[in-house]
Amino acid sequence: MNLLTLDRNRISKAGKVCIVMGNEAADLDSMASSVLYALLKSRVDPDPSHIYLPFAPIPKEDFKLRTEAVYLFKEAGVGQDALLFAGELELHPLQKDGRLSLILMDHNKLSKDYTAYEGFVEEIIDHHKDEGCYAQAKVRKIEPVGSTCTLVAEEYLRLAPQLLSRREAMLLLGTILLDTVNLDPKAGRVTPKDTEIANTLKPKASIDSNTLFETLQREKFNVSDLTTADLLRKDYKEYMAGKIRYGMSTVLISLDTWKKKDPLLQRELEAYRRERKLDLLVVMIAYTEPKFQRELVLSGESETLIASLVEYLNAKGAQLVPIGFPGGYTQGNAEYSRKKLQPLVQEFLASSVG
Ligand SMILES: [Mn+2]
Repeated sequence: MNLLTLDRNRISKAGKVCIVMGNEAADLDSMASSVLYALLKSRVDPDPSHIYLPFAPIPKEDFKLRTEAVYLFKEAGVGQDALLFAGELELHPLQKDGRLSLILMDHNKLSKDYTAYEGFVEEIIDHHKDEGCYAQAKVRKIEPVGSTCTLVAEEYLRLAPQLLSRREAMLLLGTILLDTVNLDPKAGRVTPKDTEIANTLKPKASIDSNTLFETLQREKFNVSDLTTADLLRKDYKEYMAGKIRYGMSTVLISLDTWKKKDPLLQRELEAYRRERKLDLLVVMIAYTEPKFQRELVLSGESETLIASLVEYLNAKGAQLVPIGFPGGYTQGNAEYSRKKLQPLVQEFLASSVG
């Protein structure tokens, strides 16, 4: 797979530049479907002046946070430079000289940063609910299957089955397996089309599909290559309660493991909080070895605020017990996920502002 390296010279000479755009979440499905659909289109388009560029609308440094994508792309021989990231290519000049075309992958409505280009959407390949946008799009392949890669594979097998390499088949198959929880009907994600397409891909990928699924599942949670700041921003949201700005991160390794991995953890937490000008950073820790357990780390300027927040959460049944780390607690009530904890934190902070 070598067609897709970004060649600015080719872009400036191209008659039409088709941006094959994945969604804002830039998950594996979004990125893999963009890369492979761009590849397929570039192979079947009879006009050599048309170029197809897969695009992930996230900063390039965030790619490494999608550890399952990092793993599978590497296995498939797709370099990071096969994808364009946010800020790497200006769309406006292409629009101005009439050479821009957009293909939406794994979403069917442009995210707010790109709404200026809604008149240029020519194709949509997606598995989310159809929001009925862009009537001008010539291709609208929007079906409620488990993975956009199922739809891309279907097109690939229809238009150019002989061109689908082993590694490309593996990239499609791995993504479909991860999205459908290994085609397991009990998970409620798989459709007959996903199963049919995956079964066609299996011999072409020539890899044991159970092993591939298990490896991907493991790589998704393999954070060994990530720094503390990476771990914090991997699953991070910011909120306001009156004038109080706070952030919540979910991290999937135990505090104990994390401390060993980063001896400067406390300092790094503070640096992350200061950098984002947060009054409070709430880190929710969840891990399963040996059994499911939650921990909470609170980092903030005001110790009084933290102490009264802990008191408040305990009154609501969180069962927080201090552990040997500043602001660290075991959380006895494992049912308090971010979905449940965040509204309580919000309520407390909003009332404490007055
Ligand atoms: Mn998807």
